[in-house]
Amino acid sequence: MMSCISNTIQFHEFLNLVLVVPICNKSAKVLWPTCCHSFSICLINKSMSSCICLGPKRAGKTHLLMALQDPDSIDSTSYSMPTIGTGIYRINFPVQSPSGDSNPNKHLPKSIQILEIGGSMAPLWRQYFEDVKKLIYVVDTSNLCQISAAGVLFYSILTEPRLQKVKILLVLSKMDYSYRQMRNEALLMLQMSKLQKQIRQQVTIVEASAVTKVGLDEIYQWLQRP
Ligand SMILES: Nc1nc2c(ncn2[C@@H]2O[C@H](COP(=O)(O)OP(=O)(O)O)[C@@H](O)[C@H]2O)c(=O)[nH]1
Ligand SMILES: [Mg+2]
Repeated sequence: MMSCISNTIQFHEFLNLVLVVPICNKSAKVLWPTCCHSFSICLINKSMSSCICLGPKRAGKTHLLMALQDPDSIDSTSYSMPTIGTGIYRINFPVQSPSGDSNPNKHLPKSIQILEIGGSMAPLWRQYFEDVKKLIYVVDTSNLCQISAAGVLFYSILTEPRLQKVKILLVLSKMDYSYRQMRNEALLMLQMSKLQKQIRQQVTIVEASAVTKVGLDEIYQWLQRP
């Protein structure tokens, strides 16, 4: 029975037939998945987003993207179903206060589309690496047991030839749930200080929480930058 279930999941993941777009039921604060059984939509997604969001299962990707979309949609009672397949999010940047003609932000984009690729799709992530300009990698800082696995996946991204010029944002998520020491431990376990001297990509590190909204402004700024 178990092998039958796991075969079924792998079959769906492999074919990528299910597109799950989490939507927020505000009253219950549960992010319900809606399934679109369209293979063509998945193909459109692949070509439409130059920014992708990756990370292990339950790292906090969906919560973070929902919070960037609408900060009020997430609070400490929010719960999301695992993303099976991909989810696409259009994020509108907060409007800056107008400051006349010399406003340096006036030529910056007003919104961005981000494609979340579920952690269970890790073996298939590379299918989505074409034409990627920016990559958000989310690591759950409150779960140090997951860090080694997160590190292995992160290294596979850093060594991918098609991602050598990509700008990377490493998000240390769930900071409301973590101690300061855990953030340091996470960076140590990922060997970030050593890595940053060896890799070609520009990696920006942000501490964030979808619940307290810490770090969201920094993420907006990073996303808006060319
Ligand atoms: N305390 C806290 N919990 C979070 C935060 N973000 C996500 N979570 C929890 O982690 C679970 C998994 O998050 P989700 O965004 O679905 O992870 P994903 O699989 O990477 O998309 C959620 O159901 C929340 O309970 C956060 O910023 N703070
Ligand atoms: Mg998700």
